[in-house]
Amino acid sequence: MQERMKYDAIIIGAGFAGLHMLDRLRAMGLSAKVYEAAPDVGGVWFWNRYPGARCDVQSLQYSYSFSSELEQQWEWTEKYAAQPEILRYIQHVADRFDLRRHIQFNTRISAARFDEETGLWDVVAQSGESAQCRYLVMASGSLSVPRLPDIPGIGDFTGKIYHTGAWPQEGVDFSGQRVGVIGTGSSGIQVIPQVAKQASSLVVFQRTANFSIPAWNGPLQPQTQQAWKREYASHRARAREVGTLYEFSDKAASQVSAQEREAEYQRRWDKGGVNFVHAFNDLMIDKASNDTIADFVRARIKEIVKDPQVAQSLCPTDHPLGTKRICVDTGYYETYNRPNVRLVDLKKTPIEAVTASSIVTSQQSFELDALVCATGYDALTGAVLNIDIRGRKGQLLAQQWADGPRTYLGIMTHGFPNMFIITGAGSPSVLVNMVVGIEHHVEWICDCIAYLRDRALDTIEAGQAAQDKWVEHVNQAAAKTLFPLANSWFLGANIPGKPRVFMPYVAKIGAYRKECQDIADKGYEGFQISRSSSKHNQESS
Ligand code: NA7
Repeated sequence: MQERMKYDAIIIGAGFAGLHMLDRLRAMGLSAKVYEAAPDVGGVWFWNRYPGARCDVQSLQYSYSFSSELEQQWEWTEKYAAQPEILRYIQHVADRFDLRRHIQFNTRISAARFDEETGLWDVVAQSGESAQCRYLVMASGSLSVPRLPDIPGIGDFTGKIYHTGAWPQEGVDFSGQRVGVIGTGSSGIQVIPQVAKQASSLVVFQRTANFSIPAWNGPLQPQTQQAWKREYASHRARAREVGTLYEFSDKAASQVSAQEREAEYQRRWDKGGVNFVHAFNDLMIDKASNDTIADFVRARIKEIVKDPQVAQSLCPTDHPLGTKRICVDTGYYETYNRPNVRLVDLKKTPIEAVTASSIVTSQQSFELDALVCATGYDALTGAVLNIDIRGRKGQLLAQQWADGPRTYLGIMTHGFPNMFIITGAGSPSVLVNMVVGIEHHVEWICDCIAYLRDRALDTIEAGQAAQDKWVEHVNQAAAKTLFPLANSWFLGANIPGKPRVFMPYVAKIGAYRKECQDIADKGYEGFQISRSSSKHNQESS
């Protein structure tokens, strides 16, 4: 029988997180193996190949900071990079740092079991292949499990069905086709203008209108890129505190005149991007202030969209601006002025069924050749819980998290020793620039592993009491904001039956980074650390 491979660390996922984790662990002299379900590196940037897919963080900021040669030498072509360019960048990183030889592609991990006797994890792939490791790192992504809508009859549709998060590698040509798009989140808002240009007709099925801000994307001017690169060190230092370098305001919308507010919203609208939502410092905590910025956007929608009824349907009214992830677009609202585009407001005329060739609403039937589902993800916990993970005493992670994810710092969970989660629930994760969040977690995990190795300690896990306190702390942080007012995927509200818990930690990454560092400095306060050989078990207090 073939001997099972044994590694110091196994990393699940070869996106931004997995690649960086691999590089750092290898630099520490650890043996590490990455398992990746896709045939290549990239994570979400491998799968999200739909036309219009691009990052809403500027290219110069949505990139690794760990190598100054890399950041100086890589040339971005656009202010906001499109998916092919980001994927090329990730592939370049894999090649440049010679990472591929430690990655096994086309391998989906289905189970991981902690063996209390050996203190090791047994990791099993769908193929049945298995390996052992001391440290298990979940780099499996926060938005990596696509969700198709469960509409009656959808399985009967004989045309093609695409999900934006699992787009065919060979691309799709919609020329001459009657296309339907379900979903108007960030992905829908990006794909709709592109499909509209190709398809003979496009019907957008909108359940909830979202706020979208123009990107004003364009080529990145060489002078702009050079100037930024000259200051990279200070920009990166600032990013470690704030995530993305927006213009954060120290004024409250409630304390300035209506004219000043309007002028500031207009100035930021004209600059474009997520920077818009940072116009005042009370927008995410004061509903009346938020109404002022939401009104501004609704007025812009009504200016852009010629048909007043369509404009009205496109105006979000059910959630404060920013409490669902703000969208950034290129010509989204303008698309509804095209003669081949039709908006169906599902709040007025809900979908009743899908047939072999159409979507049927309460009012009309729409014949379609293809259906694009931009219907989102089982966010934050989906990829972790898709794996049958069993910790101490065989306990199943899915059961432990039945009422919502429970972590300490968003990195570890009680009962699952040596299992680290990168940008997990309970950390700022999707609320900050993902690459900045990833780099922080990778550094913290490496420091933690070095601490254990230096002291010949074998396992670390979240202590129950510290974890309970952290979960409470994360809930309280969210409760002070307007975030819980939206039925968003931050809360798991897009998945029927998923517990409603606000999963990301609403804190500036700098403040969170300090909390993590303080805990490490106090000998990993709140964690249980043990040396299995001597059966020594200490709980740091
Ligand atoms: P999102 O933001 O979860 O958006 C999904 C969209 O799909 C949203 O408009 C949903 O409406 C809609 N949806 C989902 N299920 C249905 C059904 N059954 N019927 C009609 N409409 C439906 O996913 P995205 O991919 O756009 O963006 C995810 C993140 O990826 C994004 O924030 C970036 O960070 C990157 P709902 O609002 O639930 O009524």
